[in-house]
Amino acid sequence: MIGFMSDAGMVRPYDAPQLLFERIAPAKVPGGWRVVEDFEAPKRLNFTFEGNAFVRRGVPSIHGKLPAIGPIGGGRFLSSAGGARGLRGTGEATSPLISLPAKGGSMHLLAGVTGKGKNCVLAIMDESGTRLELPVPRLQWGLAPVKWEIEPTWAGRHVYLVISDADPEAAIFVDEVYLQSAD
Ligand SMILES: [Ca+2]
Repeated sequence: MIGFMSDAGMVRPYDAPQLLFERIAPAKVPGGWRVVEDFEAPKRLNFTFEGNAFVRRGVPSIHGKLPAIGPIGGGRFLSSAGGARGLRGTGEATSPLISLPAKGGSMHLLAGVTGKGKNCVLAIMDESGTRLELPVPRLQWGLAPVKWEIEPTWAGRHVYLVISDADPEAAIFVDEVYLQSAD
């Protein structure tokens, strides 16, 4: 089971978070979509890491002394508050090269930024270092779907997904990175 916060109140207005529980189940991947990374494997991720924000593997919804984070897909996700420093940690996680569909399509993922700072960034980066920043929902300890329509200039290219936290008062979360081909 995992838990995440709800503002629900029953008998009287409730001003503290309550826990909702859901059974952990594998995320449902739509037919024809390719899973790039779901962060479920308990072993070290095949990412490049810098700094102290990320532990080297996916973390569960409840970790450290932080509030429960969710909803996520399955039981683990990538958190820049996953290290011992929590929100104060900073660093960067870079995926292995990802082959984008030759005919275009879209990338789907769950992402969220929590906290006061503005220096948490999710970006696509090509092999020459050119970055395209993706908008990330600002949610308190939450994630929401993000969709990137792959423009023709990016179709068929090899790119990195870069998850960057340069902010000691914020954190970025990512999970369930999928690719949908246009063909
Ligand atoms: Ca996951």
